[in-house]
This record gives sequence, structure tokens and C-alpha cells, in this order.
Amino acid sequence: MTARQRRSTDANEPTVKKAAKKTAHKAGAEKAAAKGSPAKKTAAKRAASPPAAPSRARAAKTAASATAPAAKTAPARRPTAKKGAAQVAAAKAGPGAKAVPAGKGTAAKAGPRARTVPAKKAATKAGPRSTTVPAKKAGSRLAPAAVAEALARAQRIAAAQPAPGGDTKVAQLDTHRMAKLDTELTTDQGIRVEDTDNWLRAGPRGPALLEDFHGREKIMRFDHERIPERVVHARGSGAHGYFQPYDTSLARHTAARFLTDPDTRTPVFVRFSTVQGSRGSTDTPRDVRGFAVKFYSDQGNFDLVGNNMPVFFIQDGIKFPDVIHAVKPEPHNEIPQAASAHDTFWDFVTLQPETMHHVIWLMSDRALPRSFRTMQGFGVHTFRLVAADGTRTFVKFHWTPVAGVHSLVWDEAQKISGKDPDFNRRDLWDSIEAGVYPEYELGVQLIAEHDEFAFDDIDLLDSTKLIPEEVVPVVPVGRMVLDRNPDNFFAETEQVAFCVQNIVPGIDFTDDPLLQSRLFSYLDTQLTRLGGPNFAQIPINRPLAPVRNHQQDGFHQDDIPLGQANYHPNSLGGGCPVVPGAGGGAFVHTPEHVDGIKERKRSETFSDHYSQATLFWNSMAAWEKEHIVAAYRFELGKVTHPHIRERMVEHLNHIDHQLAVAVAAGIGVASPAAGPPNHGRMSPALSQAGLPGSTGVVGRKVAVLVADGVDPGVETVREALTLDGAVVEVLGLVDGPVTVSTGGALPVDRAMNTVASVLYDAVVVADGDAAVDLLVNDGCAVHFVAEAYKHGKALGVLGVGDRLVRAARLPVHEASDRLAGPPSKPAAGALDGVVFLAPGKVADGRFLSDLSAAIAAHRHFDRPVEGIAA
Ligand code: HDE
Repeated sequence: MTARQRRSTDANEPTVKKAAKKTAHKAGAEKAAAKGSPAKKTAAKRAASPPAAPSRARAAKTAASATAPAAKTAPARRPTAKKGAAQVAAAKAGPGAKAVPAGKGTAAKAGPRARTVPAKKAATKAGPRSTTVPAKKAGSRLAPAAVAEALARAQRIAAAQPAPGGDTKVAQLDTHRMAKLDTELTTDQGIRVEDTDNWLRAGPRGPALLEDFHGREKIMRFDHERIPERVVHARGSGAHGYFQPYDTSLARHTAARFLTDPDTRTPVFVRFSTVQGSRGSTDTPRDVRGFAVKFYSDQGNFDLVGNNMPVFFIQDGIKFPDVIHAVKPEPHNEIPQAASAHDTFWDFVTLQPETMHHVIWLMSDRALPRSFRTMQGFGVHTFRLVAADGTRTFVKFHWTPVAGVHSLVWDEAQKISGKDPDFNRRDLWDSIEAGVYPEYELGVQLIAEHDEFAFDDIDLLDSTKLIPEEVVPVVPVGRMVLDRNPDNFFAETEQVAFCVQNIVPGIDFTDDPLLQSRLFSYLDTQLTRLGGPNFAQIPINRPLAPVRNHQQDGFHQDDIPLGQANYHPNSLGGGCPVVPGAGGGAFVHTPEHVDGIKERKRSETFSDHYSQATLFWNSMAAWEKEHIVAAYRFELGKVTHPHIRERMVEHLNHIDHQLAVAVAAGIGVASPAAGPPNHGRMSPALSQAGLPGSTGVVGRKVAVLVADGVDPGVETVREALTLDGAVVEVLGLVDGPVTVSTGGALPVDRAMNTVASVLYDAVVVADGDAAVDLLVNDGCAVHFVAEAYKHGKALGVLGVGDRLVRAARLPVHEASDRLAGPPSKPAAGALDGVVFLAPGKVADGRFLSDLSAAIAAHRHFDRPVEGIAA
């Protein structure tokens, strides 16, 4: 059986591995072993190839399957994408090149009239009702070629045909872009402005005149620039991209074309967010992250509005206002911003034990993603897939980043909040600009409808539970690549309106009580946020599929409906739009027998609140457990009411006694007596330790510390890392080039005191006697190295740069006693991720590959860091 066949079989057999259920930990261990297999490593190495290459994750999985039959497998075939001109150009330009949508440049060229001339008109009209745009309305400023292109785009949109390369959404957005280059300043009414610096007044020192329509309009528009921020998930960052299925294997389960046609690239817009903080808050609080994807499919928009954790705080939507009020800044003083470490949050969760599973995820490193590129995403709820023949299959959606799942450490996250509150937003933006496109594999857990009750302890409708991957494997079905930054934050990222009820034929909801409440909430919230019922007409929200109905009027109607008949049925409008019905590709709610007593009651099957929290705890690596204990101690340490701390320790005792004891010891609570026994089950897939990614150093940020008199050898290291895809910045004690010991100068990217080690993934200390003397005597440089070591980051130490490591009093210093004095043994783990190059040696392949491996490992948590002052 080939890897591809095996994979297809997986997708076609949504059966619960019943035998595996009780032995989840065993299967997981095999999987973990497969992950570390040599074949997998080779595949991962191979996969460090440019982003345009076939999915690295798939390559790795395919290789893993060759040696480990239990492991997930993936199709060997590369999706045969139809390439558009822009993509072809980008491919020719090399791996790092960004595909510039053909239409983008054109729109810019369209000049001042872009909003009102043909491109816009064509598209607005294009919509569904007209495919022709009178060429003479093109406007004199547009070259005939641009007119033709705009027309072609409009026709494409009207016909709702995905353009080659999946750039249909780009084309649609093009028609709304407004270029300002080479234009003249006007009012909103198109009147040219004489002067925008001085209010019209009676004499140079006289009173302002109300008559100044330009002044009043300008201020009025300014006064109304803000819209209400999102009630939750207010702080977010967005990007455009595409989704493409690997093959047709899901077709047996779903009629959704975007999931089953490997030749179609469906445009997507993704918004990542934090939950608690306001729109201007930091990117790196301890918090859940939103992971919302809008698929502009040719059957309509599908919004998968998920999070980076697979479970949720509560089981019933009616508790959402309570949990959010509790976590948000407290009502009397609006403190704290973007933090759950306060009394009301812990008061609520300790009184609502269904939160316990999600809360332990929140205390884990998952709540501190290093980057949006390195976090998973989950649909959380159980959804349904519906096949063309009506067969229904339960499904859970998973996004897995090919760059691996990596996090910050808490001390670092807090410092970043001050040093660069836009840390994750900047990283997303910069990566895309640099052509390092964030990429995620979509995976599905499939459960046959008849297996709904096959799980002893999991109700599929309970969003506080996950299905361990060792019980139901995650089958990879496609990949999503984010390859374009928005042009305007407000127009796109702020105005995008995700709605859980946006669903397409082939997918359906379940009765999950949390999901059901969301079906109401998202539509409702957009009315306030976006000022009326026409928010789906905002360019970023507009479907690519044609929109035709008799819904009309309201604030901000942007279309001009034609005709006399605005009701159904009608004869005056030819009966149009006709109702296509089930046979015409319509969405049909899956027929289901519903029967029950009307009552406010939670199902008994929702009542276990601890065993999956225990499963999570048991599955963590030692360092992950340490971080979790530290997080509980930090958060509860901020709680001022002792009874809340005590209540939480009691809950922890139901999760794991050792955990409760460890937390209690840090927060002044008496150690609890032994609680219920730990069930001992594990799900290794829950640990980040098993998700290293396959992109090596690509996109990792490396700081190189230099000073006057630097040895030229540092250039070799910088070049090698850059070639491998790392983002290397040379930091001097001040800005401006430094002198090189052999003559000449080395350019510096930034002064060290304008940044901090927390903004980098790794640090290289340069060689050169004079340079190192300067670094050793600079507290900023010494702290830089100490802090990076403390946070578990890779260090590359060249030659006498070793003296800086000694000055930082790192426990690795004994190891470098080879320079002077008797050699001594370093503390256990001290050298993890610290790579030395002996003085006088040039950086050879061995050194460079050791350093790359140390950086690719992301963090080295076995180090003895307690005594490091940083
Ligand atoms: Fe949301 N949620 N939510 N939520 N949610 C919103 O919608 C809500 C829930 C999630 O980037 C709001 O447009 C209720 C679960 C994300 O724009 C609001 C309930 C999950 C985003 C809302 C939930 C999420 C939101 C605020 C319980 C993970 C940001 C503005 C029934 C599966 C989307 C808006 C973006 C946003 C309500 C529960 C994820 C108020 C009532 C569970 C990623 O409508």
C-alpha cells in the first residue's frame, strides 16, 4: 500500500479505534517514536526547502509512515495547482519572492479615479447581475489595457469562477482599492481643496467660520473614525492566503468543493487575536489566541472561527458573558488590562469547575505563542461533514503549523509586552513581507455517525473535551498558506466579520450548546460593530459566490438593486431570483429527528470536569509541567482573597495531587491531603515537545553581538544562517558600523539598547579581543547573553567571545576553562544549546550545523537557570 493509498483509507474510514481507546498512551508513544525516527528527520531536513515546495509537513509525514505504520500518513502527490501569471512570476523569482497579484499594480495605476472609474463600477455591477461593463465609462485616465483587465476581472467575479492560482478574492478587492499617488486633494464630494492647513476665518487672528465645509467635514470624519472594538478578541492581526486540499479523499464525506478539489485554491483571510485585552493591548499576554479563517469558497463563505486550544472554558453559551466579564478588567477600576491574573477570573473559574480543563491549557505554554506562525488552531466544536449522498460524519478541525508549535517563556512574554507590544503582529507582517509564508496543515478527526456514543467518557457535544489523537487520528487533508499582508488594517483586519453561522453545503452544525449560542451571537455583534445589516457588502466580507436576494435597504447599502420585484414569489421580475432548491446546490439543513422535554438542564454526560485536565497534565514534558506550576503560582499569587486560592488548590487536587501540592507551596496555601487517584492516562500529541516543526531555522531571529575590533569570522556565521532562512541582525553597542580586526568595517543593523534579547530566538557572540573587551564591560551586552541563556535560547559563542559568557556568570563557564585554569565539569544540562567555536578556529560545517540544530530546537529547558540574574 502506498503512502497515498494509506492516507486515503484513513480519510475514508472515520471509525473510532476502539481497541486503542484504553491504550491511548501506548499508541501515542509509538507515534512519538515515529516522530523521532531517522526517516522523519531526513524528511524534515529535506523539507527545509523553500516555501513553494510541497508541504514540508506532508513530506515529513510520508517519510515517517515508511518506518512507522502507526504514524499519520500523507499523500505523496503534490497538489497540481493551476498557476496564475503572478504565481508563475513569483516561482521564477525564487523561493523568497512574494507573488504580487496581477491586479494590484493595476489598481494602483488606476489613480485618483480608482474608486469611481470602471474598475470599481465594473466590479460593483459585476456582482451577480451584470457581466458587461461599458468600455466608454472607463474614464480617460485608464490605459486601454487596464480597462480590459478591469473588465476581465469584473467578468470573472460575476461568473464566480476561481481565477487561476486562486486570486479571485484579490481581483474582487482590487476593484475597491483607492490609490492616492498622483492625485489631488478633494472633499468627500469630489470638490478640489484650496488649503487644508488653515481654517477659514475672519482675518488671520479672527474667529473661525462655520462656513468652512472642508474644515467641518475633515473634523467630522476624524471624530467618527473609530468603530466599537470587538467585545472579545479585540486585538488581532490578519493576513490573506489560500487553502488547497491535497486530494479528493474527503469527497466521500463532504460535498464542500473547497475541501475536495485539489485543483482549486480557495482564497482565505485569517485573523489571529488575543481574547482579553483591548484593541491597543499587548500581543503577548497569557491568553487564548483566536484563529479565525474565512474561506471565500465558490459555494459561499465558510468561517471556521477557532482558537489555538482545542477546548473551551464553558459548555453552554449562556455562561459566556459570565466568563468574559470575569476575565476582563474588573468593572470598578478597569484593572488589569490583558491579564487573567486577578481575583474575578479565579473567583469565577473556581466556582464553575467545567472551566478546569481549559484553565490548565491557559496555564501552559500554549497561552504564550512565540508567533502566529507557530501555534496550532482548532475548530473546538464537533461539526458535521455531509456527503453528496447525505452520509453524515462528525468532524473536528485541526490546523498544524509546519514551523512547529513553539512558545515564549512567561518572563520573556512580560518583557516583550514593554519592549515590543506588537511582537506577534510584527512577526506575521515581516515574515510575509520576507516571503517566509506562514503555512498550516488542515487535519480532520472523523467519527462515523454511528460512533457518536462510542466514547465512554467523552460527549462529542461537550466543548470542554477533546478527542485524543491516539483514539481518533488526525488525517491531513490540505494546507493553508498566508502569502499577502492586508493593504489597510481598518478596511480589512478590523472590518472582517467572522460569523460562525457562515457555512457551505457539505458542512453542518451539531447540537453542541456552545456552538448553538454562537450561531446567534456573531451575526448579532456585527450589527453594532459594523453599523448595520449590510456588513456582508464590505469588501473583505463579500463572498465570491454571487449574492442575490430580496433583502434590502438599511444603513450603508452599497449596491443598487435593479428592477421592480423585491419579493418572492413574483412574476414581475421573471420569478427571479429563483430558489435553486436541494438539487440546485443549495445548503440543506441535515434532516434530523429532534425530540425532548423543554427544560434548562445540562446533560449528565457533561459532568466530568477533571479527567481530561489530568490527561493534559500527564502528557506534559517535565519542563512543561514546571511552566504550568509556575503559571498557577503567578496567577494565584496575584489573587488577593485567600479563599479563592484555597478553592483552586482543591480543584487542582482533583486533577493531580502532586500538581496541587506544588502550587500550594508557592502561594501560601496549606498542602492538601491526597485527592482522588490520577487515572494515569496520557495523550503524547498534547505536548508541544512532540511538535518541533520541519522548517529548521527558517524565520528564526538571531542577534549577533559585535563591537569595534570584531573578528571577520562572524560574517561566515551570519551568511550561513541567513542562507538557511534565519533573520540575522547585527547589534552594536551603538548604531553605525564597527571596525573589523583585520581592517575595514562591518555594518550594524541596530544598537543593542534599542532592542533586547527577548526579541530574538538565539544569540551569537562574535570573536575578537578588542570587541569582546568592549562587550564584557557593557552591562547591556552582559545582560543580553545572560537573559537569552535564562530563557533557554541557543547561544553561538565564537572564540574569545567566551569571555562574555563568563562575565554573564552562566553555569557553562566551567566548560570553557579550557582557556585558562584547570578544566571542570559543567553543571548538568548547562551546555544544552550552547555551541562554542574554539579561539583561532574558523566556523566550519560542523559548528554551523550544531548551531543551526540548537536554534531549530527552539529552546533548551534542561539548563540550570535558577541562579541567573536576568
Ligand atoms: Fe467567540 N465571539 N464567542 N468564541 N470568538 C467573538 O464576535 C461568542 C467562542 C472567537 O477575529 C465576537 O465578531 C459567544 C468559542 C474568535 O474577528 C462575539 C461565545 C470560540 C473570535 C463572540 C463564543 C470563539 C471571536 C466578538 C459562546 C473558539 C474573533 C466580535 C457561545 C472556538 C474573530 C465578533 C475575529 C469573536 C461571541 C465562544 C472564538 C462577541 C457568545 C468557543 C476567534 O460575537
